Amino acid sequence: MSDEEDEIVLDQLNDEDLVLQMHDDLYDGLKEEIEEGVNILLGRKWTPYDVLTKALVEGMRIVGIDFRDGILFVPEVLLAANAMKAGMAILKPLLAETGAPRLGKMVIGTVKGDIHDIGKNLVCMMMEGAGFEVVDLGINNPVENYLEAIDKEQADILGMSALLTTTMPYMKVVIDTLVQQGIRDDYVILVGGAPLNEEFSKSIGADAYCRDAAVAVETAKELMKKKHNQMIA
Ligand code: B1M
Repeated sequence: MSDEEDEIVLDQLNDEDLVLQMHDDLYDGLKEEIEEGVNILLGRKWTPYDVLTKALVEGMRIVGIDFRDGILFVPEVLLAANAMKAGMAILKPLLAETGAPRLGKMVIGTVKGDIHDIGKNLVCMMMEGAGFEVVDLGINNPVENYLEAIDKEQADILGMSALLTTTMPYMKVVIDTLVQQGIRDDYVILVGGAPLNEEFSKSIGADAYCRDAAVAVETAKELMKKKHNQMIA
């Protein structure tokens, strides 16, 4: 068979095969194919949220397994991350397009020593989509960045992300600093990232651990409602 005959035409695949192909393309770091796949699914009336979770996040989960098992290495994972970000860039305005009333303001960043930002970016997108104002501090944030931003932005919520077991303890450094300065209770503090769990979140004094971006939105809504009720009580 010639190469031409071998070539896969994404648009000709049914939804299920297209999603599987997108997992492969993400694995191979094929940015343009991911962009094309995202646009095809949207054209087939998939919701942006389904495209995000079923095609992109699931694809990255598979990448994560082979990274852990030493089958993929940093350069390949970086390519996959770039492809994922390209897909997310198409979805971002669609997820933010709800016209919901502003529910509160969140400052969020990945902690010092950690450069993982895909999950955090996803949380930003979903929070914006749900009606929160989001100030994204990016990656590798020392405590000073958080302190400056929550004050300057008059934030309601402080969000922190960490993907490494070596960087997650830094969240406690940030919370302890807020406690020392007597401002801890002025903010709802949400934490997330693959190595965290509920117990860790409690042990460092955060208000809640968010397993994923959807949980972050629900938790933020719930805790903002509580905060509001306390203020008017
Ligand atoms: Co990294 N890496 N990485 N990596 N990387 C992990 C985290 C790892 C688990 C891989 C593995 O071994 N299986 C492992 C950590 C092991 C550990 O600590 N126990 C690891 C390692 C070891 C490393 C390096 C040390 C590798 C090296 O250099 N030898 C290095 C560290 C660099 C550093 O930060 N200093 C490194 C580098 C990289 C890349 C640069 C190549 C790339 C990052 C690119 C980028 O982010 N721009 C990368 C990637 C992509 C990963 C994996 C494969 C995927 C992470 C991801 O994007 N997941 C990851 C494997 C894994 O997690 N299984 C891995 C998809 C994303 C949607 O999920 O980030 O979990 P996640 O976010 C979710 C939730 O956790 C939650 O909501 C998100 C959306 O649903 N959430 C929040 C996250 N943050 C939140 C904040 C909130 C709320 C919810 O606040 C309110």
